[in-house]
Amino acid sequence: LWELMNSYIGSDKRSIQRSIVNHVEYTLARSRFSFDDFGAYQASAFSIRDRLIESWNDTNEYFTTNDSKRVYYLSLEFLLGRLMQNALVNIDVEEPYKDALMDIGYKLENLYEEEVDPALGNGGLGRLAACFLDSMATLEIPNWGYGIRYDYGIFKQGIVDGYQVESPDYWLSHGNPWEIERQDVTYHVRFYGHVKKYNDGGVERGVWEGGDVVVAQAYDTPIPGFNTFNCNNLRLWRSRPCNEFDFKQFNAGDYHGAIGERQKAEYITSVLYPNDSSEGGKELRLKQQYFFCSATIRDIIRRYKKTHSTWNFFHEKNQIQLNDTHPAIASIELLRILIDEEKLPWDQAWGIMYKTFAYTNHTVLPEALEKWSTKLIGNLLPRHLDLIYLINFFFLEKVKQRYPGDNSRVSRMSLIEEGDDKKVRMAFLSIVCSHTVNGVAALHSELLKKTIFKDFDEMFPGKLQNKTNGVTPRRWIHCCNPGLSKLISDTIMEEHTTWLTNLTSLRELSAYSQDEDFIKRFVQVKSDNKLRLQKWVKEHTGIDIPTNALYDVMVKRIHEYKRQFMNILYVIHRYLQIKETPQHERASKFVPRVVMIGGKAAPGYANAKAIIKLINSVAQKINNDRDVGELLKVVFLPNYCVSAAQIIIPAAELSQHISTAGTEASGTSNMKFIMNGSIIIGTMDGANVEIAEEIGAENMFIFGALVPEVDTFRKQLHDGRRDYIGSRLRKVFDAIRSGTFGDVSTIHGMLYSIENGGDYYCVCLDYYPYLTAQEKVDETYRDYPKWCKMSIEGIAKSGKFSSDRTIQEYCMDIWKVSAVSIPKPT
Ligand code: 26Y
Repeated sequence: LWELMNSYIGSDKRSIQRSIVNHVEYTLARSRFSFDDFGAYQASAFSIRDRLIESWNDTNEYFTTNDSKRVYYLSLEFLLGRLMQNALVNIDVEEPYKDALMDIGYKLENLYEEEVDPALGNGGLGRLAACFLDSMATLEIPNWGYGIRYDYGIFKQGIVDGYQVESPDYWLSHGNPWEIERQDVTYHVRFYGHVKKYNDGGVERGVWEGGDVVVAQAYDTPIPGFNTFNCNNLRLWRSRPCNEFDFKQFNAGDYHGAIGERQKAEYITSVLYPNDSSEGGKELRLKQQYFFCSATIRDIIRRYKKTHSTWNFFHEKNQIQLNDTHPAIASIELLRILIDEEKLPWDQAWGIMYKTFAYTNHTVLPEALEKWSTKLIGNLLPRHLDLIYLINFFFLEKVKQRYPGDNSRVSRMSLIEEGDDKKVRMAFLSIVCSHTVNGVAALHSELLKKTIFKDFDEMFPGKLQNKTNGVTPRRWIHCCNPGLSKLISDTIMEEHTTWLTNLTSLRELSAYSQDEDFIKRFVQVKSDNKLRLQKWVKEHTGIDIPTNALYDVMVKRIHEYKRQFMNILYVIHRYLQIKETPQHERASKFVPRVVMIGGKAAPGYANAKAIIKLINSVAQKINNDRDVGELLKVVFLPNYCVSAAQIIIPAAELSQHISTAGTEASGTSNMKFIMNGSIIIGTMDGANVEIAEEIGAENMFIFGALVPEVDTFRKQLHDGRRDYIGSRLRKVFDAIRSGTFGDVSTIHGMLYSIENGGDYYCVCLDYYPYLTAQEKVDETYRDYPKWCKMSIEGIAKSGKFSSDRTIQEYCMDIWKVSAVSIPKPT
């Protein structure tokens, strides 16, 4: 690899330095004799990008000449995280860059910190898309990601007086050295207007005219694979005003009005919606969805047409994966183009669309399923609404044929939810328009079949599949935990280049889970990481935390179903218990703990924000109680994001994944924590179930109601059961209410509701089993060799959760696509 890179741009020290200094002088126009860390970062980034572009061009050219089958991953979110280290590691030049920079007075690790963290996603779904891109490039799958180039990523979270405050993340203010602006790749996208229909020999076609037209402009980010020359692409669209359509206003003499109109166009891709569960029918959000889907479909068609003159092979050459229903309108857009513009017969157009699309569902929570009012769609995308009605008509005919007389089934399955404000059920639409549908963990996929998609599973057996999520071990072991990566390589005597692409070989570590030397090194790695986190916490919160305490971490979006609330209730309980225990008995009864909780609340989600406030207030009280000292510390980790995760996860010893059974589709941080030797305390939900299967339940702290028990409890609540709060939990509630933690009145509503039959997420049901599991945690931590054995077993058996495995399954079972390895450059 090394030598071959030389045939591109040289990887010797001088070549690297020359390339960096050139960029300082000619790209940044700064003095080559003095530049700061940020300048060095920028110049290095440009110099790395040069390398990426070489293989990126070769890769795309090769795919085109070979007419390779391609996979397109459509997502409204790509939570990439910082790119520099990932790029250096993947193209295997991290060491040479480190040396080259050191030589001219710069520390590569410091330059990493200069990069903004591109945060064009909310959480799990967006980060999954990023892991998938890395795996597809690594597995040499011809793939492009498509999405939106938002000017503002997910908001930055600050904490003021314990409350979350949001501030805009204008991540582009210092430019973005990783992207390539494509002035030559643009498409027109239409909104509003009207449709003229005509009969074309029995086929009804439409002509969509009028309305507004905006331009979609492409920005490309190279996605290098690990240990391969292949380099894929992430194409993000930005909205721009369209010149040709200004004349009306221009002629009307309204110059300022015309400029105002133009600025509206740019607004479409301005900001990422910060909700990760429900978005109440905002027109701008639908505009975003259609805008990027339309440009994407046109781009895919244009590429196909370069090498094909008939439509016969479209689905054999192109597979389009929908990351949830957010890009669902893409299938209707393809259908519309095929019928109205390409003048295909309905059946042929339908067949092409159907065989091209597949859809991934990420939730069973009803409030997170997208529904768009027909009024809104009809106004913004009139022709698409026509087509949706037509699809629904044909579909319901089939349902009636198959289940004669079963009217309730017909209305249950209709793509349109009836009512005063009729709505399109986007999940149902996506099922009907796709050849395959998948859930993201075994339990989740089974629940889909039993609950929200039951009728569809009955009518289309086998269409619903499972593809258990995974994460890329390049970022989530090697980059974020170099100490562990080295320990693994040393121990199993493999280069990291081998096991990082074959993660099941970590199983060999099992043999060392009780090996003294290995454990010693493992403990050293963990304590180095804890020290790194301790510094981070001090810097970002001002709080001093000890390192000789159990690091207990829960980081994820704040949600009632994820139950950060239950976590903090337990912390309060623990605090009260410590206070009740005489000083001299405390050391023997309690293991010192640092409880860390982090995550963003959607700006409009009052209960989630109240939970954040409660955590901060509890932290404030406990951390300042000198009587408790270092026995218990509580930290709210502010502004949780990918780059923070890379510091936090490797330092965790215990991590919490405690959602109500049946609510978390998969979870992916659970996988990252396991790979980094943190033990999970968790419920039998999402991918936790499969993690337990792989690593053994004895290596986790599992507790809590299973899905059927949750169902029963909810029924009981519904029937009036109110006896579910025991005395110990009551005490905790009382402490909150009595003002022990200051004014936390924002949480009172939730408390009241939970006490009065509104405990939908079963906090009270699972509370006592949770206490018992927590006691087990302390007991185990006291037996430190046993604790280490459990952590190491976890790492050793985490191989299944590499996103490489996930992507291989998508390739075989859904896309039917195989690797295309670009030839070695000459
Ligand atoms: C409709 C819009 C408001 C919306 C935007 C983002 C709805 C949902 C989302 C994001 C959902 C999400 O992140 N889901 C998570 O996907 C992960 C990857 O599959 C799962 O591991 C995780 O359980 C699930 O909550």
